[in-house]
Amino acid sequence: MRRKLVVGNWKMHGSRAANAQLLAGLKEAGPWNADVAVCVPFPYIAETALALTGSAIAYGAQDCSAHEQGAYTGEVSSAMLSDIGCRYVIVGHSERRSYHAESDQLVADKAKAALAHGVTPIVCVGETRAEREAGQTESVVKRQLAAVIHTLGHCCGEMVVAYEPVWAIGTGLTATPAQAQAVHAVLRAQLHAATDRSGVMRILYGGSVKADNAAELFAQADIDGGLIGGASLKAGGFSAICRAA
Ligand code: G2H
Repeated sequence: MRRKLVVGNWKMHGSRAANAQLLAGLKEAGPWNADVAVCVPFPYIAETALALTGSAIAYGAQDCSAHEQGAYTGEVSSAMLSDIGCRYVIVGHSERRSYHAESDQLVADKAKAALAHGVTPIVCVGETRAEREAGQTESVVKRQLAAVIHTLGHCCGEMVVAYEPVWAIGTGLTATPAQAQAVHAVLRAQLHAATDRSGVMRILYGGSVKADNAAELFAQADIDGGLIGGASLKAGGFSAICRAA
């Protein structure tokens, strides 16, 4: 049995005052029967760590460098994330793949750097609307995941995978539970061929998850929780999603 995992992806939202209120609300609303984490903007990680002291809610970042250290202005290493207690880092979110031209291989290298420092990468894969309409959903997500599996080798069983159909991100459109489950099953099968940990690995669904659609999505056989964007910015809504897990 896989324990569900619900991760809030705050994206580029927040302020010290708003974060304090949100985190206090989450601490009060928990605990839940699921693992819960928030991935926050870099400047707020340290304060998030303090705010979550004594709580079971984990925290992490939304990106990391593929490099170990050095002259990489503006980059943040996974060693630094580990140093401040991050448990997770999101890599390969479609917003990074599209706005920052991140390749499958760069995403894989970031995942490898994270694991090297004990930070669990949440590796995002997903097809665009055009790719879905062209019947390429399966080939796209398999290509994205294959790069990570190849680069991580036997360590690939340590990552979390997130299926986020690009057409469902922040659009209010959600994949139906059946559509999401079909892709999750494809990803599980691909992991099965690569690692004997495929049965315990968590595959999250992301893309306009809300309190009123979470339970049905999380009830699918291969959906092990969610990566939540917009709905993670309010303690009540995020907590309701955590309760549904
Ligand atoms: C997908 C998701 C979180 P939202 O990007 O990663 O965001 O729930 O706002 O669609």
